[in-house]
Amino acid sequence: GLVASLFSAIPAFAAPTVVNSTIIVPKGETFDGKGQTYVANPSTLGDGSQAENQKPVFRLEAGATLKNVNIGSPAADGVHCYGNCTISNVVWEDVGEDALTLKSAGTVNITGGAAYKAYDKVFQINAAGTINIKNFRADDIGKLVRQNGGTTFTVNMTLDNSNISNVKDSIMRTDSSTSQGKITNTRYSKVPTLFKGFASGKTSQS
Ligand code: ADA
Ligand code: CA
Ligand code: CA
Ligand code: CA
Repeated sequence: GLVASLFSAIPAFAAPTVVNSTIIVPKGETFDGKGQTYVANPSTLGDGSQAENQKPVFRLEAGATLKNVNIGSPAADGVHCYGNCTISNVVWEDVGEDALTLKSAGTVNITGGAAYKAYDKVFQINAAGTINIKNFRADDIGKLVRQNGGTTFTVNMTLDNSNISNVKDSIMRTDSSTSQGKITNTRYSKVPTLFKGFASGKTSQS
């Protein structure tokens, strides 16, 4: 009838999925969220405040891929990568404590997607490796990439073809004299500093 045909003409609105315990993406596997929104249960994972030791919404084992996922609020401690991981079209609508952490050595490739409302850090790097970010949007953040404060391992950071706005601190920050940062083909608005803490000759921008 009329009502049924009106409803069928409107795309289905899926309510956010409340994640009560961390979703684990096993080694080498892909989790495709197909655009669904996931939020943390604040009493089991964390409320997305600046309190440390919140749990991630997603945990990616080495070689795992996360794609087409919206992470809503609260986002707790976002995504943890244990080794290489691929992040494709993942949107953090309101970053929690931080958006993604590299927990053990590896390469993180982030393509597409966005991160909004990060009080402090978006990408937190706690192990040696590489983070490549391309076709990304970030707005209203503290820092885009932060190597864990005081650490001296080497991190290679790249940012390409992205749009970054309303940054409080910097785009890339390290305390390691061997880490490198490279930014290409990226637009900025209200970004006070591109690079902080890098040794001379370790950054480039074009
Ligand atoms: C802070 C804290 C680190 C670590 C990090 C994170 O930088 O000092 O020990 O917890 O946050 O991974 O969120
Ligand atoms: Ca933190
Ligand atoms: Ca936030
Ligand atoms: Ca964190």
